[in-house]
Amino acid sequence: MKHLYQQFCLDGLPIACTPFGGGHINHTFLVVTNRARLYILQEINSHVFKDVPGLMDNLTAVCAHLRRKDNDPRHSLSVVPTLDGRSFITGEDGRFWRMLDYVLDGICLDAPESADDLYQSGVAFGMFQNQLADFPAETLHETIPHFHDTPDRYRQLREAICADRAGRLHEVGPEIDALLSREDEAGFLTALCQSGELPLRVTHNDTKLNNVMLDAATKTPLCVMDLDTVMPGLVAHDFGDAIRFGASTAAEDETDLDKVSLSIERYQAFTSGFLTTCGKRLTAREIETLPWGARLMTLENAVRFMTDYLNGDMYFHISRPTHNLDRCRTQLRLVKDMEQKWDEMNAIVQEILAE
Ligand code: GN1
Ligand code: MG
Repeated sequence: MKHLYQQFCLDGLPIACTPFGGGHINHTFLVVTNRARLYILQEINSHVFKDVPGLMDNLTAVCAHLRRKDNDPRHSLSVVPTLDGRSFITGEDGRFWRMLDYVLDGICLDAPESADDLYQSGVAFGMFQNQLADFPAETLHETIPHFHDTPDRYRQLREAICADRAGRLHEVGPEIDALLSREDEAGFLTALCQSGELPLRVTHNDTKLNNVMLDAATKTPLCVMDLDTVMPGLVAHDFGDAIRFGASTAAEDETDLDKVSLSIERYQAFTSGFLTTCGKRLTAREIETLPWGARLMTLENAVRFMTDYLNGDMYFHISRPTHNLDRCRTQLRLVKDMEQKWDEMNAIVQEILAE
């Protein structure tokens, strides 16, 4: 990989490059130089992101905006330029690579260690929302069109069912029934957006707990990472994706479904951190519909994992043949638990508002 990192303006000569992190889309490596500088090298998945120059334009513009709001180098990401001043390189094989500064003494959690971790991630995504409130949204490229268009995700599921490309449809009857029986509610938020009842804002769109960098010593937020999907979107989706991932009592790919449920304590903690930080910016309708974001983002991911399973695992990285099916099942279990806890989820939002 030497020919790759030689093309970036690094401090020192690279002496090690090792796989890093567990994203489902890009490939990530940690690069160390002989001057003890650390960098993150990433191959951008161009199968998923069709417009890499557009994506990198978004990333550099958003990072510059965040840096203007807070110039502490640990509080936003920074793209390391290539020797000829570009933000990424195209390898001879047509693959795309970028380099980022490594954020020192930061940690990312794949699972929360306490409810406070959820509170802190709520603060991080609330701050992100605040800092980007005056970002010119119309200048952003739509890196993945219809990304959180849940009805469109259902359309893709139906296509996958018809095609049955991997010959797996016969195995997944109960899951397909559970997904299709919830299709009517899939358009709840997108319809409110189309009718103008919910505003489009600059949103992150992939608010998993492990996309928040915390200070290793204090466990308070440093910055938000994985900015590839920053686009105009709905706040409820950012709220909801964070709940789906961080407030679940089990990992996204847990195979023992009895371990999967919504932790009300973590839900409460994230909601509190998020609303305390950005609640004043949101409309009453946005706040009231936040729980729908949790329910629909979980359902949407169930649909996406099933679609990918039926298509033969073309999109998400997998490490076992049933990985996408296992992920779909946890999401379905979580949706069902949210349905059971629906009144409580709504009441918590109102209680936090009243505080
Ligand atoms: C992907 O890249 P990563 O692992 O943070 C996906 C998200 C899904 C998530 C499910 C660009 O996120 O939308 O919710 O996996 N990102 C993209 O874990 O599709
Ligand atoms: Mg990520």
